[in-house]
Amino acid sequence: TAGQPITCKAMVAFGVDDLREEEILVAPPRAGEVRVKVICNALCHTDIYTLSGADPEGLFPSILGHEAGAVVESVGEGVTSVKPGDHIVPGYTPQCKEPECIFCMSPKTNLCPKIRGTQGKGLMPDGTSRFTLKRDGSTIYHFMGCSTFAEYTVLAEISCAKINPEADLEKACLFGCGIATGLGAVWNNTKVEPFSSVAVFGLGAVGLAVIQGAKAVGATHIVGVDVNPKKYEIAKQLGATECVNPKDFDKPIQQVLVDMSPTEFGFDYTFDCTGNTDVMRSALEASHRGWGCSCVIGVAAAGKELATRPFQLITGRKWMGTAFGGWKTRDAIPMLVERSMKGEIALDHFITHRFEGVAGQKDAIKALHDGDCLRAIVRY
Ligand code: NAD
Ligand code: AHE
Ligand code: ZN
Repeated sequence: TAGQPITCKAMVAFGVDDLREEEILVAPPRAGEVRVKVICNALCHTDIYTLSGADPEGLFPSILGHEAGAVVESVGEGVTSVKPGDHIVPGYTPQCKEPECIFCMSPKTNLCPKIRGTQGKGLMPDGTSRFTLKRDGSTIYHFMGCSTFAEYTVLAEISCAKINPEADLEKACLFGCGIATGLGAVWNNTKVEPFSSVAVFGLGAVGLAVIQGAKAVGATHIVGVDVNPKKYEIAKQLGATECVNPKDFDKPIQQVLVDMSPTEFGFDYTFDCTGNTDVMRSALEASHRGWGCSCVIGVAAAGKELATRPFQLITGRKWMGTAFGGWKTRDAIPMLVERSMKGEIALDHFITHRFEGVAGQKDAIKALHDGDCLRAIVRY
C-alpha cells in the first residue's frame, strides 16, 4: 500500500451534529509525514464540542478524533523516528525537538508551535489535506493534527509518540488526551504538594484523572464537584474524600466550598474540567486566599469569556490553564505508557464502553452524552 492512496472507512463530520460513515481516500504521506492504521479511538469531550459547532476553529467537512492508538503503515521522505509497524499514539500538541524551537527547548511549556498554524486550518504542514471523499473527490479537513475517526490517517512525524509495542493500544490511547491531561495538570502545571486540599469541578475522565493524580502525590482533602451524582462513586474510589452537587445548595458553590475547606479560606488547588466559564469562575473563587491556584482545563465555547473581581487575584489567587497537562508529547506519552504497564498508573476504570467499527463513534457519542460514560473505546 505504501505510496498509493488507501480507500477506507471514516466518520465524516459534514456540519453541526452531522456525522456520517463514508468511504474516503487517504493519500500517501508526504515529506515529514506518517500514514497510520488507527486501531482504536477513545472519545474525548472535545470531539463532541467541535461537532456541536462550539469550537471557533471548527471546520466542516472534517474527520474528528484525537485520542487514539495506531500502527505505522508507511512513512514519507525524511522520516527517521518511526518506521512501518511501530505503535504510536498521535499527539495534538507536537514536539519538534529542534534546537531552534524556543518552546521545545524550554522546560516551562509543551506548546511547540511548529505546525499549529496549518493544524488550526485543518491542513497538513504543507497547507494541503490528505483526505478526499471517495464518492465525489471533494476535500475533507483534518482535525487537531490527528483525525482518528478514520481507519487510516496521516500525521506529522513530530506528532507521533512511539510507544512500547507490547502495550495494549486500547489503554495506551487514553494517554493521547484526557488522562494525560488530568495527571499533567496536577503534576506538571500546578505541582500539587502532599497534604494539599484540592477541589475538582467536572468528574469526567479528565476530572477523575486529576483526582487520581492528586491522590498519588498525597493530597489529603479532595472534593469532587459535579451536577451528575452518578460520577461520585468512582470519584471516591479514586481518592475523592467528598463529592458535592452544586444543585443541592441555594448559595454559590464557591461559597459552599470555601466553608467546607479545611482552613475555611478555600482550597489550595482547584481545577475546572467542565469547559463552563461560570464554573471556571467558581473554581477560581473557591481557591485559597493568599496562595490558591486554579487551573482551567475545560475548553469553552466560542464567544465565552472569563470574569471575576480582580480583588480575587489581588488577594493572592492565581489563575492558570493547561494544554495536554504540560506534557511534551513525544517524550512523555511513551513514559506514561511504561508507567501504566508497570501498574503505577491504573487505567482500566476509565474504559466504561466499547464499540466496534468506525460507525461505533455514534454510539460512543451517545454514551458520553448520556452521562455514565468516561471513555468509550471504538475498535476499528
Ligand atoms: P466529560 O463530558 O466526560 O466530563 C465533563 C463533566 O463535567 C461531566 O461529568 C459533567 O456532568 C460535568 N459538568 C458539566 N457541567 C457542570 C457544572 N456546571 N458543574 C459541575 N460539573 C459539571 O468531559 P471530559 O472528556 O472529561 O473533558 C472535560 C473537559 O476538558 C472538556 O471541556 C474537554 O473539552 C476538556 N479537555 C481539555 C484538555 C486540555 O488540554 N486543556 C484536554 C482534554 C479535555
Ligand atoms: N480550538 C479551540 C480551543 C480548543 C482547545 O483549547 N484545545 C485544547 C485541547 S482540548 C483536548 O481535548 C488545547 O490544548 N489547545 C491548545 C491548542 O494549541 O489548540 C479554540 O478556542 O479556538
Ligand atoms: Zn481531548
